[in-house]
Amino acid sequence: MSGLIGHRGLLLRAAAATGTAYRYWRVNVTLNNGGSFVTLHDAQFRAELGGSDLTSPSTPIVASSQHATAPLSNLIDNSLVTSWSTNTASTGWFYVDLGTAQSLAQLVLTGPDSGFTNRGPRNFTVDGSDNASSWTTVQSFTAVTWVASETKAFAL
Ligand SMILES: [Ca+2]
Repeated sequence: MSGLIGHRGLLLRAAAATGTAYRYWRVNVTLNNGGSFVTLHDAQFRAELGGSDLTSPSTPIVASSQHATAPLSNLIDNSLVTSWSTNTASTGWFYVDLGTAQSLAQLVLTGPDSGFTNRGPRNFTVDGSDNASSWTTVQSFTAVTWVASETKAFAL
C-alpha cells in the first residue's frame, strides 16, 4: 500500500508501516521495573498507527514462560483485565505468528495493575523474524515506566 496520500495539493505521509515485513514478531523484555515477574495485560500489533490489532485470541503465541494464574493466552484475548506473567525472573519474551509477513507501525501494550507496576517492561526490544529462530531487532525501548493499568503505544 502506498505511504503517500494527496490532500489539497500536498503530499502527506500516511501512518502506515514502511519497515520490513516479518511473519513472527517478538517482544523481548531484558529488564522489568524491579518486580518478581514480567506482567502485561494485553498486547496489540498494528500495521498502522491507531489501526486494528493484527492478533486475535486464535493467533499462535509462544513465550519464555507463563505463570499458572496468568497464562499466555491472556496476552492477546483483547481483555485489559486478564494478564500474562512470566513465572520466573525479571526478564521474558513472547512472540506471535501473524501467518504471513506483515510490516508493523505500532506495538500497544497494557501494563500491570496498581501495586504491580514494577512488573512492567522497562527495557525491551521488538524483533522480527521469518522463521522464529533468527531475529532482527526492529526497535529498542529503554527506561519505560508504568502507572497502574496503563496502555502505551510504541512506534516501530
Ligand atoms: Ca488480556
